[in-house]
Formats: sequence, structure tokens, C-alpha cells
Amino acid sequence: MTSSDRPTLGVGLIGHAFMGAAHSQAWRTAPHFFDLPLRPELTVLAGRDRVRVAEAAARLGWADVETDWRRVVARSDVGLVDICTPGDSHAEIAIAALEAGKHVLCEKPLANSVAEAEAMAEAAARAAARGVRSMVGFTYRRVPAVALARQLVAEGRIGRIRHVRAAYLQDWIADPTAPMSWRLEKDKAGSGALGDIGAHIVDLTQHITGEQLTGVSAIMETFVRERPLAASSGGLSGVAGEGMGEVTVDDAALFLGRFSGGAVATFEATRFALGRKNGIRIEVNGSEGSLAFDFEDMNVLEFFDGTEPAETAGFRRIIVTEPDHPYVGAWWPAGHGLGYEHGFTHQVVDLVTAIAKDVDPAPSFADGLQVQRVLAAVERSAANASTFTEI
Ligand code: SOE
Repeated sequence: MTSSDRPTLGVGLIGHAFMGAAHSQAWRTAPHFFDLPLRPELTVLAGRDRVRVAEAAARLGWADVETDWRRVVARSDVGLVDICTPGDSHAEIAIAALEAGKHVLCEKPLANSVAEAEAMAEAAARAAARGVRSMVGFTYRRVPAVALARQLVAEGRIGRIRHVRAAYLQDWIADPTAPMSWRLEKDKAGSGALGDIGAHIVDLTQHITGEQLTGVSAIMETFVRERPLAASSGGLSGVAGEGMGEVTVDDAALFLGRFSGGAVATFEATRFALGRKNGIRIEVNGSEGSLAFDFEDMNVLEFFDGTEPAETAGFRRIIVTEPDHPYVGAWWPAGHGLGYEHGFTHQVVDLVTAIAKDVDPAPSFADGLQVQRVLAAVERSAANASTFTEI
């Protein structure tokens, strides 16, 4: 039986910017490369501006459009609501959808506060008791090299974990003339580099190690505090495209951490690392070996086997494109590589499979709440000057 013979799952996507496009690609592509137990249907796309959402629906392959997310949640032909909006609307939409009996996929970070994330996790637990499933969209877990790293750690191939080193480096706002966007406004995004990209490395390191962060010590910085308004925004002046807007979030967040298994860790999240475009760098040092990953070389996992004799020991580059590597068998022959979008497709595969099996997908809203608690602890630590020792 192929995906086309399967029962259908009507999807309603809310938001059609970068994440909406990435999710649309995944809903369209997944049933053509994986034998899914349910066949996703791109039923309805929601956006506030009817002209823009109609254009996006035509471009991204959605059958219908709405301009109010509430109507998506109410539709009988929608079985799953996919939330790709800024963080300030995640809680309201997700809780309404779960209470309406719709499965939910919510982009990261789960929410803009711990309180919102707690309410979402509680709603998700109530819904799960009724067979309604939910997932938070930490897609980098589903890069084959990351999935292999988690597998090697779980098999004990690097022994007891001592060090975790994680950085998420971008540079898309290093230019001070780059315009304001919702990602630079605290009331919309919750935080800046910390929640936008720091959330990813918090989730990834917890996922790879299988351990949770138990405490942090942090500093945060905002390098550029005012930016030109984008043509479409109202900002401080209230006039779209004129004047400057205030940046109300961090540009960089750096923190130390301790993991529940005793490992110590360093984290760096910045959108000012000039020259780094999407550099997610994770290194895990254990008692028997080490693993290293860089998303800018995303089909490779570096592995140092500490049990090898010194004369032949060294980091080996594993090209994670063999058919037996996680997810790879559905795609291309060895050596042809996958891209950023494949993580979103794998996310759809795992979500739809969990729904069909009537089990909770991972990462759950509870996992998203744990990340939110780490982010909040970083902000508390950075705000507490006593944790920083002057020279
Ligand atoms: C912007 O920093 C961004 O689009 C993040 O919001 C995404 O989560 C990340 O995957 C790529 O960069």
C-alpha cells in the first residue's frame, strides 16, 4: 500500500513566511518519499492578509485559505493545526486547537514565557488522554548526522559525557542597517538570539546526550539598539517605512551549564558572527571518545574513538548518507547528501507516524517547556550582575 491509499489527515497551516514555506514543503514531500500511515492533505493556509495568503497558497500548494486562525481550528476538514507564527501567538492557537481535538505541530521556541509553555504542556497532556497528539518543531534533531550522534551516545560509544560545547552562529543582523523585524521585538519573539537559535542548541544537546540541563550562568548583550523600520512595519514612528524601531531583545547570549549526568557545558548563540550563516556546532567529549557536528557541513559527523590505539586514532569523518543511517534510506544513494529542508520532512514523517500509532511524538510540549525553563534561567542569570565577576 502506498501513501495514496492511506486514510487522509487534513492539515491547516497558520503562517506562511520562512517557516510556513519550510513546513509546506515537508507536508507536500513526505508522502512521496516515505510510506506514511496517513496521507497529509494541504487543506488550508491561514494568514492575516487575504491577497498575500492567497498568493502563498497558490505558490506553496494549499487548497484553501483563511484570514482568521480560529476558522482553521473550527474546520471539520482539519485534523492537525501547524503553527508557524511568531511566538506571541503560539499558546493561544495551540491550546484552542488541542481543546478542539486537533493534533498540533508548533514551531520553536514553544512559547514566549515559562507560564505560557506550562499552560501549553498542560493542555497537551489533557489532549493526549483523548488521543490528540502534539509536537514542538525542533527539526535539527532530525538531521541524520544528529540522529546518529544520539544513537552513538546511547550505545555508550563515547562513554561518560564530560564536556558539551555548543554554538549557533549566524550573521544576518550584523549589519546595523538591517531593518527591524518581529524577531527583534520582545513582545513578539520573547527573546532574541537566545530563544530564536539558543533554543535549538539547548534542545539538541539535551537530545544528543539524553540528559537535561540543571543550571546555567549567563551573559547577554544587545549590540545594535535601534534599526531602520522595514517598509511594512509601523514601529515607533507609527508610520510604515519611516524612522527607527527599538530593538528590545538580545543580540547574543552566552552561558555555562551543568547537565544532569555531571557534564559541564558552554553555549553561544549570536546573530552577529560575521561570516557564519547557519553554523550550528556541537561537540561532546566523553570518557571513551568524542563527537563533533557542524550544520554548515550537515552530512558529516566527526567521531573520535578513544579506544583506538594512539598510532591510528584521530577524528574520522563519517559521511552520514548510507541507507542504514537514520532517515537516509528514503532518499538518495550514498554520498549525495541531504539539506536543511529534509529535517522538516522527517519531522512530518515522525509526527504522522506517532499519530497513526496513537503515541506521543517527540519532542513533546513537555520537552519544549524544559527548553523554555532553560531560556528563562539564562535570562535570570544574565540579569543578576552578581554572577559576573569584574576584573
Ligand atoms: C532565524 O534565526 C532562523 O530562521 C531560526 O528562526 C530558525 O529556527 C533556524 O532554523 C534558522 O534561522
